[in-house]
Parts: sequence; C-alpha cells; structure tokens
Amino acid sequence: MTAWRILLAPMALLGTLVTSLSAQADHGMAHPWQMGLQEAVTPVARQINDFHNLLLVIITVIAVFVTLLMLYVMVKFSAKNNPTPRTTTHNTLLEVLWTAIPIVILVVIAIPSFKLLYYADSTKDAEMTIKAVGHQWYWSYEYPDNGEFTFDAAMLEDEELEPGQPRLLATDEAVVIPVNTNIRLLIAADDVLHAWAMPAFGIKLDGVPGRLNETWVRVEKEGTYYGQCSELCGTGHGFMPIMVKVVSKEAFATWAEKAKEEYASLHEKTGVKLADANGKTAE
Ligand SMILES: [Cu+2]
Repeated sequence: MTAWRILLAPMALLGTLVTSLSAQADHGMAHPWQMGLQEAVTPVARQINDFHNLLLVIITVIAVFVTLLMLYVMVKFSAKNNPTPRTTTHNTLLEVLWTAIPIVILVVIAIPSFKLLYYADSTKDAEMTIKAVGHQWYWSYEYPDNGEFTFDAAMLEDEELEPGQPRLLATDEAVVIPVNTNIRLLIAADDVLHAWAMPAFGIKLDGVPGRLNETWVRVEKEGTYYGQCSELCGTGHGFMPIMVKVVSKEAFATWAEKAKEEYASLHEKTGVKLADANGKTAE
C-alpha cells in the first residue's frame, strides 16, 4: 500500500501540474510539460485520442511481455545455469502461436483504424465549405458559401505580436468558423506540397497542387486554435502557421457580413463564377 503510494505520488503531482497548465491556457496549442495529445475539440480528434490510448495499452503489454521473456531466458538459459543446452529446434504449437497471436493483434488494431479513417474522410451533411490553399509561405482561405470572399493569412513577425499571442503560431488574419457546425474543408496548394494540420481538430491533410483533398470538422468548443504546415515545403515551412477562431454561430454570421465587404471577392480574384447548389452561376 505504502509502496504504491510512493510510486503514484509523482504521477499524481505531474497530473495536477498538467491539468493546471492546460486550464491556464485558453489556446488550443502545445504547452510546456504537456502529456499526451492536445485536448480534443472535435469528434474526430476524440476518436483519434481513444485510438491512441488503445495502441498505448497494446504496445505497453507487448513491451512488458517481451522484456520479461528476455530476462527469463537470459537467467534460465545462461551458460552458468544451463551448461549443456538441449538441441531441440522446432516446436509446432509455439510456432503456430507466435504467428497467430500477432495476426489477431493486428486485426484488433486494423478494425478501429479503418473505421476512423472513413469517419475522418468526409461528412455527408456539410453546412458550409471552406477551402484552404497553401502557398510558399502562407495560407489563403476561400468561403464560397458565405459571400464568396477570400483572404490570405500570414505569420505575425515577433514585433507584430500582441500580448498573449504565441510566437510562430499567430497569423495576421484568422480563419473564423462557427461552433457546432459541420464544415467541409477542401485543401489544396498552388506551388508545392503543403499540409494543413490542426492537432486539436485531429486534422493533418496534404495540400497538393492540382488536386483537391477533402476532410471535415465540427468544433465543439469556442476558442483560438493553432496549427502549422506539416509538409516540408521550403525555407519558410516553419513560418506559415494556421490560426483558427471558433466563435458562436451569431458572431460568425456578423463576421461573414463584414468579411464580405473587407476581403477580396472570389469572382474578382479567380475570374471564376461559382455555381450555387442548383448549378446556377452568380451574375
Ligand atoms: Cu508548407
């Protein structure tokens, strides 16, 4: 009992420290001394956390089992304890078992893994669409459903940071999205490979020139979240972060009205007239 307490005390202390650190921060980003993954704020991220925890249990059991087995063999069959070894080479039962058991373990891993892949792939009932395009070295965003506007988001330099804004993560313009809304995310690039990665949302998807990748997001908690480009794209790779502000649906509607006036229109920028849901193009 006492031995357990001694073993558990530092872990409990660490747990308290980690909880208080994450409670302090209202930002979805990595923290000093963070244990585990960032707090999940989407259904996909939550399932990724659960899957990660399942793998953690499996890998721990395997590592402990193999370590104990090796220690046992090293002691029991050492030259001192076992001076004249037997010359047996095959054991059918053992060979069948050490083939079959890993297969069972892999199947146990594969089933939730594939389920999660399909779940994260796309949503059938998207309420709106946002397109993110990677450039060397900034992101641009398009809102085809909320006034067909587009804007660029570039990293803030150290001297431009406002108090509380994290270095290398904050951008001049934020991607504003409404809370509790199914959003289709289209990700592309116009020069080289980039990747739009947002740990708290469980998203990391490549932007590929000439190809449109799709995923989806439904954020359940308002706040500011930070991510980074996660595909090596050149010298500015570390300097094209992603900043997402998740706000209430009402605040989003107000922002979109303002953004329509403030930002460039997609028509003007691309010369393309977007078709609405009925295939009608706007004039
Ligand atoms: Cu990049």
